[in-house]
Amino acid sequence: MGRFESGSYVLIMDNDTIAAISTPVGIGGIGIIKISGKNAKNIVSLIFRKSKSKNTKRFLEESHKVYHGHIVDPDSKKAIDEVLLTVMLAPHSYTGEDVVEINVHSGIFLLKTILNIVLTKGARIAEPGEFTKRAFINGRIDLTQAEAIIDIINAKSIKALEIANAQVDGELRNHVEKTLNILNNIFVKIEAAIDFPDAEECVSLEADIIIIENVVINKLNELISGYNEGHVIREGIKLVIAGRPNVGKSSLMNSLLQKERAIVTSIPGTTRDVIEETIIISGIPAIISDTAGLHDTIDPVESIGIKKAREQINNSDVILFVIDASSSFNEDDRRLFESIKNKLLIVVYNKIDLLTENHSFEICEEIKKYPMVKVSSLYNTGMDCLKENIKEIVIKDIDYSRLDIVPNLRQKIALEKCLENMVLVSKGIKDMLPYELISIDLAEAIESLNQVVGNMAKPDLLDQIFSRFCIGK
Ligand SMILES: Nc1nc2c(ncn2[C@@H]2O[C@H](COP(=O)(O)OP(=O)(O)OP(=O)(O)O)[C@@H](O)[C@H]2O)c(=O)[nH]1
Ligand SMILES: [Mg+2]
Repeated sequence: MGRFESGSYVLIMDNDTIAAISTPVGIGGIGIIKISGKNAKNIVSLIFRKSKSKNTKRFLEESHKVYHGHIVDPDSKKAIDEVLLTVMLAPHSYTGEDVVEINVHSGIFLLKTILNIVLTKGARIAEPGEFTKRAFINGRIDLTQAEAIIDIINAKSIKALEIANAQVDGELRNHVEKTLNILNNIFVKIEAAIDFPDAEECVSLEADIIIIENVVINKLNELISGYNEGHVIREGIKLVIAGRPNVGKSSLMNSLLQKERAIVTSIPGTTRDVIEETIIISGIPAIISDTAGLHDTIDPVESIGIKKAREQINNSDVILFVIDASSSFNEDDRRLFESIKNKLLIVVYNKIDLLTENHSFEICEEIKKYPMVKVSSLYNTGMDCLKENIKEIVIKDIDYSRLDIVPNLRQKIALEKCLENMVLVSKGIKDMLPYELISIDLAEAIESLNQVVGNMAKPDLLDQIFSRFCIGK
């Protein structure tokens, strides 16, 4: 273990050499075993037999080199697999430590055998995320970048991938650091006024209040609102298909997915459980849930399905409220509509293929205020129009140009905390509260912003105070 002291905080750094299989364990062309730490080079020197080549002198001493050879069993000295070894030396590696990657043929038994040999030679198995954690502790990346790496792995659409990549490049960090700079400068002034009351009259926060309100608070609001849009892109829009039994919800699900995913029958109450699938609409993932038909029932199984449907409705971004154009708008439709009318809603007028020319359909006036799409799930008509409507009400307001700075939930909560404190700071300055009180809120705001990027250490404020103020007189 090593200790890295930074301000009043101590980061505990583990000196073990760690190893893990970095690719999915299964049968495939290539599998990778990654080793990171001081002992990485030594471990591979014990188990790797390099193919003959003229240039053997600087083996394992040069960074960013690939070597061809075999992994050998340390006891029997027999070759286990033909491999490629990639060497990336500290500090120019993912973790900032010496990293060696062994590209082996991918088979579960083979990968595990080679990993075991690596472990017997002095590495320990890495914990989940430990390579990235080391990259953070070694200052290679900040927390926004570390979290973005997880987002890249989980990305479900090209847009989500773009956001995550921008975050890895440090876009959010840049914005947060600019704001931190401003807050630290104000903090320095206030601390100076507290510590050196004689100089208090030199401290004016008039200009700062304008910056706090027009720059800091605006930026924080912008970042926080960006979360909602980013959240939709990252995690997908949650679309729930709801309606009374037999109106064609499952048929609509199948038609949108273009596959027979949900069971369709003419018997009301066919769907009991929630069925979820993902489709991409305008580059954004949409998670669609087909649910049980909502109505009064004493059937215990159906009742459970209806309870689950209600839960889905509560957690939805948009509800596709399906009504059957070939039958009248009845009490079940009306009751369901009443319970969902405050949510984002698209009325899907299904089975239009059954309509005769002179058919008129009575629905309550209130429904006409909502977007309505006429479809036939049986004949797959109207689906493009429905997707356009979904796009219109959920996706159209997304400002793609802003998506380089989208925080995740943890970051959003920290930004909200910062905003809350900055509103108090601004009020405190206007109300001419004692500097000691303003300073408490400002310190909390700074701490929250530091949490966003993962800065544990507060800047050495005293140094800053002396360097910027002529206090020695
Ligand atoms: N003519 C016509 N029939 C349809 C259409 N959509 C669904 N149906 C029929 O309506 C019946 C019910 O369809 P489902 O998709 O199972 O209806 P549901 O709303 O999922 O029903 P529950 O799961 O029981 O609540 C089936 O016989 C379908 O073939 C349509 O657009 N036109
Ligand atoms: Mg169904």
